[in-house]
Amino acid sequence: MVLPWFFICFLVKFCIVEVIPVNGGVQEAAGITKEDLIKAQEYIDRFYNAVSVSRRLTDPKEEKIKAMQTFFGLNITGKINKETLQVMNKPRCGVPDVQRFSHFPGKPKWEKTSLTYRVVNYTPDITDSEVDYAIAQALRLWSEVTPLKFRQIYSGEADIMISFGYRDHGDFSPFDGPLGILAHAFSPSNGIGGDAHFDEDETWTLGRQGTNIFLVALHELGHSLGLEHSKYEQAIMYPTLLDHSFVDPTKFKLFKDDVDGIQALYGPRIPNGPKPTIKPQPKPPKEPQPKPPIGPQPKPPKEPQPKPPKEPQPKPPKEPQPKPPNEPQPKPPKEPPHKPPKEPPHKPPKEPQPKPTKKPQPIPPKKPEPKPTKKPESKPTWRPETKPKPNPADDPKNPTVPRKCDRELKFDAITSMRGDLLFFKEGIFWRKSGTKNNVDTILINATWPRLQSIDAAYEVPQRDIVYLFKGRHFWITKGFSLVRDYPQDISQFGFPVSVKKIDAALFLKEERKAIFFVRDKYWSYDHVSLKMDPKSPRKIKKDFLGIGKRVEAAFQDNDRLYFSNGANQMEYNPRRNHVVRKIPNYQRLNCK
Ligand code: 0D3
Ligand code: ZN
Ligand code: CA
Ligand code: ZN
Repeated sequence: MVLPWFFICFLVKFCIVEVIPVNGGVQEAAGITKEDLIKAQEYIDRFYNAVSVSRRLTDPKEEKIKAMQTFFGLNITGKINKETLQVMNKPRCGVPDVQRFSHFPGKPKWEKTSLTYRVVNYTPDITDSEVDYAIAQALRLWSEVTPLKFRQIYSGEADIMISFGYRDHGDFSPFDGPLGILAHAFSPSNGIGGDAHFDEDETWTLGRQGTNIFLVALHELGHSLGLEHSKYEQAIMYPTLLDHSFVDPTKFKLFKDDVDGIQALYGPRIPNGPKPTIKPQPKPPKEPQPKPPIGPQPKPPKEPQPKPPKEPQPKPPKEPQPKPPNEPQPKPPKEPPHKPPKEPPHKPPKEPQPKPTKKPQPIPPKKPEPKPTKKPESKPTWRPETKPKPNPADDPKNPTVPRKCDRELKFDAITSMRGDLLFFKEGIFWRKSGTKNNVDTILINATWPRLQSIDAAYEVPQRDIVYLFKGRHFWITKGFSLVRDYPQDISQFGFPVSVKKIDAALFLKEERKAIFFVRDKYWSYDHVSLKMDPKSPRKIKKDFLGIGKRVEAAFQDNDRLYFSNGANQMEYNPRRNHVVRKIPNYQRLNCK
């Protein structure tokens, strides 16, 4: 299938006629560096030289810039501005070249042989280590025929930043949904140069089904190193992925044209020189859990990497389309499910004294990232200020009490309550104070005697109540006092009998909607109209981009949504519809 942007590239290419000397004259706007201008000049000269300009009337450069801006639908200023530069820095895409190997105009290449790369986020389709493995194998092939060495880093800016995203993912080259364009990459340069983006709408695999990540990585990393497309169908740099014969990286051999192309830039591997840094990897991850593919002097992640999640752990940044269900409802809050709970007698809670309303829980500090990011292992800098006070349930010898600092810690449910966060697991919950940052361990049935464990929970802060769900039942609690007349049946919300339990729930405070996660779907219940949204249920994967297919626990905190599945939770920006980062669950409980 030919895609819009494919088409644009073709047109741009079509405009090239000759290359004229680069020498000043590009019209600039504020905030643009000299370097930007030189690049822009090259771009205009390269692609817009053939634009027929009325040379005598106006500055020809300005007209060329205008032509370019018109073509890309930008503001037509005739000057180089940020927007224009961004388009000029678009990634390479499937332009069929009629040459053997080819390079980018100007033959950009890395001026050093030791390069770093970082996988900024991962796809939920395969495990993180499978992604790392495929990338490492692809780099190994390029490094075996050149003097190049690669080292994976896990934070900060790498020469080659690798990420998954879909549709609009922040570089003005939106992806196109399933199939079509599979990925793209920028030619060597600083900043976004060298970066490779993979379309999260593909189904990434290590095999022949779906889209093979290794083959695409090999191609994209060829772009990242300075290769353009080749005319040979056998070449990995051919514009289209045709051959899935060699999906096993250990059997893959680069075609001569690919080798010639890369060696024309970097030369061959120096005989008896250092071995490729990226060594042939152990094995595709499967049984042996492969560690990050690094060569000789790779430096491992700062601390022992908490094992990669077993289940596909989602994350990638996503895009603008199907929004989570929330039409802003400007109305005042109303009651929850049809039978409004009566106000409970304000009797003191059983044991933990709920505190008066607190201010919202601060979200853990985040390093500003220019791009969607998944931090594989970030330590919170938020630390308990005070020691959690001892609690009967804290007894580490009690095997029935889940261990809060278990690296594989999963939650059954999470909710806010009066400014604190409650993390439920089996028979207990941990209450993390929103003000003091300490964590108490509390038995569920000591607090709500009729409850042993719960599946899901959410708070309606406007009404100071929390809904608790177990199987098809739900309760309402005000502070730690259960409201009378509960449990009731979740058919109150409009769930059909086929729904046996709620996996997770959260409440969108602004929209006043409860979102229920049930298997791979979510349901949206409007607390204003007291109705289930007619579009419910919808696929989680479709609307909450990058959080994965299932959710085990979820909550809203400070305008961010958190989705826990397995040992991690995804911090999600609902306005931009993408995952911001991944947080190991145990870190939530102030465990180091
Ligand atoms: C792409 O998406 C290339 C990536 C690519 C090309 C060849 C080998 C691996 C990766 C963008 S730089 N090409 C599209 C493609 O192959 C046209 N789509 C799937 C298909 O048509 N078979
Ligand atoms: Zn390509
Ligand atoms: Ca695609
Ligand atoms: Zn991109």
